[in-house]
Amino acid sequence: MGKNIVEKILGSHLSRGEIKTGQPVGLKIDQVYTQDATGTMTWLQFEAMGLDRVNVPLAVSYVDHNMVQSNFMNPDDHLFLQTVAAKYGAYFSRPGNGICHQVHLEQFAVTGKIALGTDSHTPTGGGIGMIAIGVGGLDAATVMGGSDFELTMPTVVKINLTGRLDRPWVTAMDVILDILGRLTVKGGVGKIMEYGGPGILDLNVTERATITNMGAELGATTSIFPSDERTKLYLSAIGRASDWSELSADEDAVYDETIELDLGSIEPMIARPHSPDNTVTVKSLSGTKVNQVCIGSCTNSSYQAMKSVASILRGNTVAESVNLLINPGSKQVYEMISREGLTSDMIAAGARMLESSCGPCIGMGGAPGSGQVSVRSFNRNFSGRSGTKDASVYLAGPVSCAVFALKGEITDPRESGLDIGIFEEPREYLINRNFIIPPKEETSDIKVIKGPNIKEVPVKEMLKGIIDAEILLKLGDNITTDDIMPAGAAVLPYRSNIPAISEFVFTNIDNTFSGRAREAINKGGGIIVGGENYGQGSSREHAAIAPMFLGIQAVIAKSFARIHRSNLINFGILPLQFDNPEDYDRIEKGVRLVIKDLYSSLNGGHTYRAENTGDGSFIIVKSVLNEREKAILIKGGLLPYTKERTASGVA
Ligand code: MIC
Ligand code: SF4
Repeated sequence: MGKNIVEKILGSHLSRGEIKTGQPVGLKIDQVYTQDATGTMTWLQFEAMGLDRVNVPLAVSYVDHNMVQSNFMNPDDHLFLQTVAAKYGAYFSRPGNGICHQVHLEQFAVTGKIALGTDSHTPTGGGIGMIAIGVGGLDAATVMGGSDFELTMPTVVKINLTGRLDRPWVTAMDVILDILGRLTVKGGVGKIMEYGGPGILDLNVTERATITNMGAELGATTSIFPSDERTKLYLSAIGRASDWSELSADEDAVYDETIELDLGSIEPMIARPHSPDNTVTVKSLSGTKVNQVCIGSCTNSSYQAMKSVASILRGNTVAESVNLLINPGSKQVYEMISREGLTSDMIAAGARMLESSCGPCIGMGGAPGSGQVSVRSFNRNFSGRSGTKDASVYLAGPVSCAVFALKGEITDPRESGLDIGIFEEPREYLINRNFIIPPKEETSDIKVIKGPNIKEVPVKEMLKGIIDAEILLKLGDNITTDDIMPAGAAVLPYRSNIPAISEFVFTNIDNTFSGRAREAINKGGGIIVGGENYGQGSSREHAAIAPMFLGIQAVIAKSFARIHRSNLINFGILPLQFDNPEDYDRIEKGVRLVIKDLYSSLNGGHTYRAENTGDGSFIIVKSVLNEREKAILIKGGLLPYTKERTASGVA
């Protein structure tokens, strides 16, 4: 039987298990990368393992999120990340070099390899034919320590592309927004999206990367494209021809599901507040007034996207009512467009040029005003993420965004009357690696420098036999990690300091939460109740560590998002599911639940009786855990589990 691309790559990296849906497989990992907002914890955890050097072929530490240096905290983190990378044998991408995913695609992604990144948009590398998966920091740290990565084998979905995009106004962003509208933010959970079909030839590597990047919004484990002539062209143009190899699915490859998509049918699309799957055509919102437009981020900052945007802005002026902010995703792209005078076109039109970093995407500056409408070529528009609670954030392609900035309102770009340039894909990119510091060979004299805001990672005690705790919060479906652990310029600087950041848990939903949780610590701790797809969005493990620090023992939900579920387990919080989803309606905030015989339920029947101490009624909850996950939970988390195994010499 023929193989699909996913089976080919995973098969060549298999260390244990068998590639069978739903089964745990062990994988040898080629590359691991971290970014600063999740990376400080990752590297502290790596340090705690007591090893001398990273034990993976390639490790890179990026700095791209916490770039607003309003006090010592962020720059101290940068220095820690630089010195820790030097000490333990990782590359360091200096602040200003760009957003990890974009830089990784340009500098390090290799067809056929497997990369893990401590950020949910790591699948950007799928554009080059690499399996690239977003994980929590502790998972990354243990892999850097030499462990294999364990993955529960997802199903593989083929997205068969036919036809051609209606260029130049319809872009790859419109393709993924269209897919999100069809499949929703939970449509990819437990799945890998493999693209194929004749339509892929219409997309270059950076366009493919836009699509795989935003596959994260589907909840997919990752997304991947084949590697073909277009991949070869990109890798040669970027000076890395030797990193190319051909990769395609066999003719008779089998998929769990196939979705057909005619690129010719795609129109300019836009996601309305407050979810990336809340999509409609741009045309249907024509005339909606816009106050802010942001172009860039890890989703849409390729050289070509920026060049198209510059061609629309050239000779025009941004509408009076609009603020236009542009953050090119990498220094390489920034330098290239600057040398060609395209930045000048943007500035002349009135764009506010930002540095190459995440910026407004994560609320690091560039927040919209009260009640304002912001349209962004980014990937997430969750409520409050922009830094302004009552802002209405929309997501659209970069060329549509440029049109809205000039018109002051949402306008179908095809009917805007504006000009747009049509360009060939570059045959040669500007190559300048001067902001990447390679690993050092001699490291004994290197001192890791930790500023006063960098605190040790808290560790939970072993699992107790009973949970007797209060439901502190009951939430609906699709709760994001931005809801659990908000980002933004005020909170992100505390990413290296769990006691301080835990004050912010759930503040956007209920600002009494952390106080109530603290009070509950001595009374058995707390439980959180959620609906479907609990913990969707980012990989930030702070959304698990901080609740753990606040005494949360379990989350009971209808279903969980993949990365967050792993993070809960890694920090010793039990992810439990309703045996009967209708029981969700039978329990309320304030109720005290007692769950006895945890060990026997965990190891035995996987169902647990959760008794309401108020009226004696009970519900049945269950755990869906493999053997390794159970062992991790019993130890109180992955760090104590790994330390014990390292001490006893088990890899
Ligand atoms: C995001 O886009 O939400 C982030 C910020 O990049 C996160 C990582 C983080 O919270 O540090 C992600 O996508 O994983
Ligand atoms: Fe940065 Fe936004 Fe991309 Fe996350 S989604 S890595 S915050 S640019």
